[in-house]
Amino acid sequence: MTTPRADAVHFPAGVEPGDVDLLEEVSLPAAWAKRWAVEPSKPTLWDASGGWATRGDLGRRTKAAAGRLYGAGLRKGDRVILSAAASVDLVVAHVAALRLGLIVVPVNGAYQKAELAHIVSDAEPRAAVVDKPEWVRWLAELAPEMTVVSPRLNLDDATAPSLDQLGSGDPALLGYTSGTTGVPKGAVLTHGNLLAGAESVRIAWRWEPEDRLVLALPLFHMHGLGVGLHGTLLTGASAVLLNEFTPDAVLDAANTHDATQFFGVPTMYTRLAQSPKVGELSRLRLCVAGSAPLSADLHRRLEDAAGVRVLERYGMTETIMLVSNPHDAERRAGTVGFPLPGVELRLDPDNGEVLVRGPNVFAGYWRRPEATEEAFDDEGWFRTGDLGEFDEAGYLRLRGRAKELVISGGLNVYPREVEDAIRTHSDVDDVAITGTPDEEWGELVTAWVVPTTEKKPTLESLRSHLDGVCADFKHPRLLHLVDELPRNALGKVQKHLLS
Ligand code: MLC
Ligand code: AMP
Repeated sequence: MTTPRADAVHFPAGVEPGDVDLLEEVSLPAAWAKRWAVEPSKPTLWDASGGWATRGDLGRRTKAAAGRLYGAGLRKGDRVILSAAASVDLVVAHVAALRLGLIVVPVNGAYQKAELAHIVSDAEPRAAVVDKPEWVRWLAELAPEMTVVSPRLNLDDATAPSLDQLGSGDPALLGYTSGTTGVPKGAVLTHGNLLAGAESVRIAWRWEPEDRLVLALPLFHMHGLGVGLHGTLLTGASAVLLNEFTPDAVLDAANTHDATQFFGVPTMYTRLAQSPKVGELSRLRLCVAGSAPLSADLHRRLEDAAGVRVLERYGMTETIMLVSNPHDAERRAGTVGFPLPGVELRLDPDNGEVLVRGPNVFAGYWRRPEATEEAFDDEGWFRTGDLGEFDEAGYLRLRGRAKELVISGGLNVYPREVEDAIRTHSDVDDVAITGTPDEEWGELVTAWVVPTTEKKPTLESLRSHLDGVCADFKHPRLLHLVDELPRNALGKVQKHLLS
């Protein structure tokens, strides 16, 4: 007898995992174009400014938008930055870029000029779709030759000679992340990676064309983009786009639009649990949490208050979705579940680091062969930098990280970047950044500072020192002044001793 695959729990009864080819449709643009050719009047994406866009609208509008991008001189393999509030226009621009074979570079709109400058010099984008006036100014200074447009793509009309001609191995997206160490690097995700990433959760979460997602996550990270948006369009389902999160906005949208699903980071669930209307979550058939740990306590509180058993899953920019609690079996609080369809997972016997392989795993870091080589072992397993263990029923529990990372409200903060910026403050002699556990934010960015002998810095002065240098969410929320930082014999700060 052969051992069942670890991902078998995610397949519907009667489906043999070995018979499923996640890459059958080759690329997302090809699969989407097929969906849009049938039932063109089906409402697909809603936003506050334009109401519902149908499948037919998306087919037409993305074709026209791809033509405009082509007319502006953009060709297969060119990079295009996308950074704007969630809207149907932004989705049209994103899909058009993918249909044309451009490589989309999603960027967090909270980034400051220095953070954007790094991405511009590293990715060398030829165009940017942005909605913030200061970004238009910064980009003109950073790369005067770049085509910079709003999500409405105010360019001349033109026709692209061909669309959706992509192989699974063609690059589709550069997701900037610091990985386990160092400066932000672009994880190259191929069309096959994006397809496998969306197809695996479509199967596992029993996503159906009748489903309707309330999507209040930004479209510049994997959670909102690679899971929420791509999964909706691949399934032929629909989504309500909200460009900011409040419990009322989510619950009202669920009500008004008869939604069936909500995906969010734990901070969103903490705020929902505090809302007097939390019981209304029970109208949804599926609530998914991820991007940071969902506490077992919050999981239980949501069940008590709304009868909802939140389904927690685990993912990464480099791998899209990796592991998920099962849809049809127990969703176990405090665990992330089992490898998703197509994902192979094992733990490094030395330290318990989670190692993965699969069609969802990225092709490597953009123009950084050494970082790529370090990220994979000899047999092609990708080192996630997360530490895990299996419980007695085989559920994966994440018990920490081998990489230095603070996750605040589902957003990653790399201590090294903030430390380097704070070290240039005149009252700071030395600094270490850690995360302090917090019920609402998961972790609070915390600075441990050795002041200079002359003056002691305040939290406000550290934060204003970072203004314009790094995004607000990376600024410390707590400050501890200390006489020295605990260092080991090699001079490395022993962060576990800071608490
Ligand atoms: C906003 N602020 C944050 C913050 N978000 N500070 C720390 N951490 C954050 N995540 C700042 C604001 O700039 C503001 O600063 C202050 O906090 C108060 O803002 P708020 O109004 O309370 O916050 P809000 O706008 O409601 O944002 C909270 C949030 C948002 C949780 C809705 O952070 C969010 O959308 N998070 C989701 C991020 C995400 O998509 N992650 C997925 C990554 S993909 P000031 O100074 O003005 O007071 C990934 C892979 C995977 O990880 O597995 O999914
Ligand atoms: P990013 O690099 O932004 O894609 O963030 C990915 C990281 O988020 C992972 O490596 C994990 O450390 C963390 N993460 C994502 N989902 C979860 C989860 N459900 N529980 C704990 N950590 C998570």
